[in-house]
Amino acid sequence: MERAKVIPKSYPSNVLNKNWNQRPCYFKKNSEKFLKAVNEMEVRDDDVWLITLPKCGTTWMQELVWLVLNNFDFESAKQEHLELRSRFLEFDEVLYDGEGSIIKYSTEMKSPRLVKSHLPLPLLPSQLWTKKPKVIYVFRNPKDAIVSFYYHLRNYQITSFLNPTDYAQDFINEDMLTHQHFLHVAEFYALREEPWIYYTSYECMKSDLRSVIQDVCKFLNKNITEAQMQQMLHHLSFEEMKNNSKTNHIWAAQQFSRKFNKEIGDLRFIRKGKVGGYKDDLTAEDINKIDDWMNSELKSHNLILNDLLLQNN
Ligand code: PPS
Repeated sequence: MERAKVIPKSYPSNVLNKNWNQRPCYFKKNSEKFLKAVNEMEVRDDDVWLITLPKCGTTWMQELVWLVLNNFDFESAKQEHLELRSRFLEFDEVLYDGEGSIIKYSTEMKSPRLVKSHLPLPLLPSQLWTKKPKVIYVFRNPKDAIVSFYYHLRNYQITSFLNPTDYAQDFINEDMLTHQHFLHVAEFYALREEPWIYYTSYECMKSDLRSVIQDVCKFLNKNITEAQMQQMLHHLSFEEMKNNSKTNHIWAAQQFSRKFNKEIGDLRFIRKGKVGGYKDDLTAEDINKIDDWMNSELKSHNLILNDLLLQNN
């Protein structure tokens, strides 16, 4: 996807004080109309916004939050694709160069809406910073996210890279040009104590899903019984979600297949689900290169990886 520099549009300068005009910001080329529509879209007080970098556990958290918001209605969840119950804001823009999802959100989606987006903070709707609906952010070790992204692109046949090594190098080069990854998380991490933000990590979900479910319930002011908790733990387990036809982005893959006239075969969106799984795919040399990039980025943002992963307690 060809990217272009864009001017940051809106930000919570009252709680995050920095020179926003100088904040490097990039998005898909020729997306001005879309970005304007996003910036101006109406945010509802009871919206929940799920913001992540790609491949960081979005789908897992999305299913979790949707169920909490919808009174643990597992039957309905099993009947409709997750991406139709909770829309991906950029989907139409990325796929069709259109504003479709925005229009759906602004007019058609019933409350409470659960909105998924990978947009960086300054490109999100300006009303987020005034209405302050609930915002959830999930981070993941970039090494696992990079490998996951490689397999995602292979699945959709939209990468020419034949192995994770080449893809990882390209990812780093691209990131150094467009400064996206750590800046994206740094801003939400800085906001994590705000009462309208819930910040967590894929690693936390893996190590203690029960606590994350409890946290989300508390954050959204919802009660959960022990029986519902047991159902949640079962429904959200890797094996269940891997075999659930409604959580594997099959609808999205069909749209993609139609648009590009490609057969996508047996799409396994939910793939491996491991912490540290990158070790099976990357060489020691790849890992060193990614570590160098990560260390330099972490240093420039004055961050520590384990803090971002909430793995220090
Ligand atoms: S996307 O395309 O950005 O929305 O992808 P995203 O959903 O953020 O990330 C996909 C990865 O999350 C894993 N996943 C899970 N892991 C453990 N348990 C459950 N239930 C679960 N659901 C999704 C999924 O397998 C992808 O990670 P990898 O490493 O590729 O397996």
